[in-house]
Amino acid sequence: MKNLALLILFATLFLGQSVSSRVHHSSFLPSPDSMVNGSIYHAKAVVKKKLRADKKIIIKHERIKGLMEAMTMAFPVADSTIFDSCAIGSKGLFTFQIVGGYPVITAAHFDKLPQYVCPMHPDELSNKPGSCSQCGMPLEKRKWN
Ligand SMILES: [Cu+2]
Ligand SMILES: [Zn+2]
Repeated sequence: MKNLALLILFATLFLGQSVSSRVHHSSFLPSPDSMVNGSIYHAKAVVKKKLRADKKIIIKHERIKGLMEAMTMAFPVADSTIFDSCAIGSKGLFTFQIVGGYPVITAAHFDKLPQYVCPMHPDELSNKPGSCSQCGMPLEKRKWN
């Protein structure tokens, strides 16, 4: 009985080993064309939510030709300037670049200027009335001259 238990233990260890080596080998397969590092894609999208701590932006994007279908999803943003320029509710043309096998927003061009801003946080821009995600104050309507 003890031998059987040992046998099962070794069989489990052996199987676990072979499964993990298979997973390891699969990482040497070439990545699909659509995920080649440095590849650039463009698509129209609307800014839905900003995840400041993660430096990610949730956008509702149209089909990204050659990459993915239309959907709402979070993308990391290349730098804080782009992050700040993305106002909630703004529609624009987004540029994605594959970095480390994953699409990252590297540029965004918007159809119109954001209309709302937090009186305390100039980086909190929005195209919709609402409250600041950093301090909760109501956003003020602005006219840019
Ligand atoms: Cu997507
Ligand atoms: Zn604020």
